[in-house]
Amino acid sequence: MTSDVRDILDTLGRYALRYVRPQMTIGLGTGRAASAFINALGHSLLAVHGIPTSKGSEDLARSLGIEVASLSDLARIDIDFDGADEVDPHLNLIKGAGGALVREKIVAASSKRFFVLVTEDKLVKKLGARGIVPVEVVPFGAPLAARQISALGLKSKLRQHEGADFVSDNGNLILDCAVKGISNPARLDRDLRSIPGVVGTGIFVGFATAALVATKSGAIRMMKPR
Ligand code: A5P
Repeated sequence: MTSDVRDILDTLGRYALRYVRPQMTIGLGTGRAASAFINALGHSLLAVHGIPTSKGSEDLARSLGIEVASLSDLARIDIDFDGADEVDPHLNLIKGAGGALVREKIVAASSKRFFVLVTEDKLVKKLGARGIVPVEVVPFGAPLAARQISALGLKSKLRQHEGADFVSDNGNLILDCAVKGISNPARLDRDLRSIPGVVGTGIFVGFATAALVATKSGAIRMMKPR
């Protein structure tokens, strides 16, 4: 990440604090934008509870003194802040480049409001523009899932990390599916989720309340679903 991008994300992270109030329960996303928010939250010293979407975000939050809770302690989240890999004009998303898609979707679904934090290069006219939909599968079911994904007309590749299969925080594998522009994201999500062994997909339809979009010049605008 260049220092310019880091500065923009830091500004975005600090900007998002205006939606946070003391004593709120906050969803803590995963990735660079979400980490910038967690950093800003930690430095704000606001007394909140954080529900992290990954072990990495949990470690970061704890290191900054943010009180971490789980969904069994606090089932309802006031507001969730997370990044995305693609955002369409309806605020449907593709997420999961960092492998945290399943917990991210659970936390987003538990939140009254879900704000997406992105730089403007993540905005797309149609989901799938960047070519990948991640799908989390239980290891035992991965061969079947790959075959059934191929029967849906998509090529998939088992995600690798440092020369080995990438393993999610849930102990599962990720199949990265090649897509070329998704005409019906809700249907593709449903079709993928109907495959035995699939735990979740990176397609988020109807979850986001708003996106805070940072431009290269450092300006931030709010985008609502069209
Ligand atoms: C993590 O699994 C992802 O969903 C991230 O939230 C997404 O990839 C965006 O990450 P960045 O903010 O690092 O681009």
